[in-house]
This record gives sequence, structure tokens and C-alpha cells, in this order.
Amino acid sequence: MRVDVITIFPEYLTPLREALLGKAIDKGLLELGVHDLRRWTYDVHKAVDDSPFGGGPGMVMKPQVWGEALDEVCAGDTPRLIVPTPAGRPFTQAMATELAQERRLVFACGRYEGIDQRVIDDAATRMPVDEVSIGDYVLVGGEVAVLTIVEAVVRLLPGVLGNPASHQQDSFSDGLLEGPSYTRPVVWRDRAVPDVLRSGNHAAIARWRRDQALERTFHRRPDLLEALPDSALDKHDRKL
Ligand code: 6GU
Repeated sequence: MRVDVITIFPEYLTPLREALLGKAIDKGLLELGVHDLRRWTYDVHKAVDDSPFGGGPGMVMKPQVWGEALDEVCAGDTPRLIVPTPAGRPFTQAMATELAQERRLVFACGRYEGIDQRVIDDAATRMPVDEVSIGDYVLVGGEVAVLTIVEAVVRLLPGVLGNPASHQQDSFSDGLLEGPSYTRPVVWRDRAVPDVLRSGNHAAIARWRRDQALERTFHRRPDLLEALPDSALDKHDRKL
């Protein structure tokens, strides 16, 4: 997969070259381009923003600068454009799975009060565009959202995780939160690991984990349980 990020703070994206994502780059599974939006400014002040029509606080990012930037970064190609914004559709594990199928993603990071809407509307005539939010809170800009989205997507690419089975057990992959995990020692600060996990009874372990996931989801995310289709519950689940 190729990922390009356009931002006025390229150094904000340096964590993308660390740890798991850095390894994905080294292995050739991820190609990453980070571009400074100011490259496409055209005045001595390198202005990227201006005051909003209609008044109000904050500044809006200028369409001419973004238009040139997207024309050059997307030249001769049709990537999927992702615009992080608190006004976007919610980013979910399902969307991560969908984005992981793409050959190329381009992220347009807005700051201030956002990007002139015509940039997004114009780009949408040439490529698929998604305005995406990572949650119901407001960040200063899209950069941290890009870190979040890229990490969630790239870990799903074949060959990135050591053990491909590990994302089959992720929270959300079955619509539930993942339950607790334990490792050695068997007793730590007077707390013992649940006996069932050391029983060797694989059916009992699977049942226990399923119950823990259901219970945790019930307490922390009742909205997820509500959204679960009946077909996602087995007859043993219903006893809870
Ligand atoms: Cl994607 N951007 C910004 N600036 N704030 C956010 C967000 C995105 N998602 C939640 N808050």
C-alpha cells in the first residue's frame, strides 16, 4: 500500500516511521510520502489560510493551495482521499478493514476551522473521498487522526503482524470488546490467574472468554450489544 499525507506539520507524522509501521516500510509493505503543504503556497508569507466568509472565529485553509497540492500528489492516479475532520463519518474497525483493501490512500490534514469545502467537492469529482472523524472530541488538526487511522489500517495488511491470527481476535472483530488476558506468574500480589485458563480444556476456555467479552461489553459498551444481530449470539450467550 502507498500512503501520502499532506500537512503543514510534516514532523508530526514522524511516528509513522517508528515501530510496527517502520518495520512495514522496511519490509516494503508500506510506502509513505509526507508532504509539506507550504510547498504549494504562492505568496511571500506562505499563507495557507484566510478568514471565513460569513464571519466567525478561526481561519479556513485556502482552496488554491490545497488544489495545487492534491493535483500534484494525485497526478496520473486515482487514490482514495481521506480528509480527517471532527465533522466526518466515524472511523471504525469496519472502515479500517475496508481501507486496508486500497492500493493507495492520500490524507489531507486540515488545521484551523478546516479546508474550504470546494477542495473536497472538486476532488470528489475525480476520486473517492471520505471525511472521517476518529471520535466525538475535537483535536487541533487532522495529524493525530492520520496517525490513528494509518496504524489501524497498516496492521491489517498481510505480513505486517507476526501472527495473522492475532487480528481475528481483536476487539470489534466479532462485535464485542475483548476480555482480559493473563501471563506468568500464576499468582501475583495475591491475585491468581483464573483456573479455567490453566485447565487445558479448550472448549471451557473459549466459553469463558466469550462470557468475559459479553460481560465487559455489557458494562462498558451497551451500544455495541444493542447493535449485535441475534445471529451473532449463540444459545449459551442468551443465558446471560
Ligand atoms: Cl479526524 N480531526 C480533528 N481535527 N478533530 C477530530 C477528529 C479529526 N476526529 C475527532 N476529532
